[in-house]
Amino acid sequence: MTTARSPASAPDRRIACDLFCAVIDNFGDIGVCWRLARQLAHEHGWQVRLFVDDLHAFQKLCPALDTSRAKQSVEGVLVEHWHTPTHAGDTLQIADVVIEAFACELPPVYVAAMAGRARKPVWLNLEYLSAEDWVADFHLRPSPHPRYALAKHFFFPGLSPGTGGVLKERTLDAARADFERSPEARAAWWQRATDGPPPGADATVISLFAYENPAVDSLLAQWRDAEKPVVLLVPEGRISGALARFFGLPSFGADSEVRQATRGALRAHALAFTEQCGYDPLLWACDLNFVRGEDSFVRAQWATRPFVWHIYPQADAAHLPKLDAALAHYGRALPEAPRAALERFWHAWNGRGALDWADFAQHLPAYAARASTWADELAQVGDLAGNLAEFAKSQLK
Ligand code: TRH
Repeated sequence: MTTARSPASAPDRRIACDLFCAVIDNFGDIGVCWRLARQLAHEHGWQVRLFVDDLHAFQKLCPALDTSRAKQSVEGVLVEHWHTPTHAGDTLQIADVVIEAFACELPPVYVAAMAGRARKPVWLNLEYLSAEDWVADFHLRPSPHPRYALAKHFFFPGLSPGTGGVLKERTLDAARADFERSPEARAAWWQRATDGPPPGADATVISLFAYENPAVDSLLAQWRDAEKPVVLLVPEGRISGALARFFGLPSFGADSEVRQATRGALRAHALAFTEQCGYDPLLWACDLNFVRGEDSFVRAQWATRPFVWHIYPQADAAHLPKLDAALAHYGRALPEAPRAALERFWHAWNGRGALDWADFAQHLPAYAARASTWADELAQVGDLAGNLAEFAKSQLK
């Protein structure tokens, strides 16, 4: 018997791709690039070379990476330390597809070599995700180079048709379904993460991944005084100090002496920051996820659970229209009362208004139902890596 493979899933073996990533801060830049690089290599059969300027940030997501090596192969991706802005690889080889992530500047010598290549590469600038309406108008627009006969296309991730969509691995839904239907997998996850069994069904289980946030003290106090037990899972990071203060501890991280603390109805666990593929099961283990930035925001949507977004703050509050644009998409199918409560809560978590947990929590069943329909809607936009590969191939013809 032969196995038929549809053209859509046939790997494009000969496509070489260089992906350049400058880490601005935190983990989102490399988080998105690492996920995209693996998907292009594993799902599309591309030969991917990933240039990254900060191997230490990368290693947090990928512990197999050796930060002392200039060049190494990890999970089928060739990783090069982009050690100076002018560094353009051990050998100057121009790929078929060149992706500069988040407007990082390509080495000038590399751009000159792109222009000199007989067959011009497909040059893409992968932008940050925004749910705003204008994104669809700008997605895939070309921008001619001022000096060379080269055009760069802007590739815009987004949440609506006509945009580049967001990253989603082909195996993701099946992995989540396996986790959800296996009590053993769930129990093993809780044992590894918290040294204990899963909590009872009466508890609301919440993950908390966020930037420093003045609203967190009030939220912790409301969880402490809540009617139902709250079990909080906190990956070590920028919010951990607030937890330590709340519980009167010197620290609240994976290596702290105390990794579990209780006050009133609230029980919190300090978790280690896991490698990137370990983050999804944390989302699946929870009833509600607090996420931030870009990549965790996307993963929360594929987890099909209610979530609260701490958007990456920008100067002049430029992030607030982006927050509202995401709310408009996600909230549009909700009845008015839960929709308004969602907006109030997301706004308050992002510095506008006072947080009211009870007001939000009463609608959790409505948000859980919406989370599933929203994931279906989002899937219609198509996976970003697939959309990108399709566009690149159309240009390479
Ligand atoms: O870390 P972030 O805040 O990243 C960014 C950057 O700040 C970037 O400059 C900014 O422009 C962008 O946000 C919008 O949040 P994000 O995007 O969610 O990235 C976090 C990554 O960390 C994501 O890939 C998931 C991963 N992660 C783990 O691998 N293990 C963990 O334990 C946790 C909690 C997260």
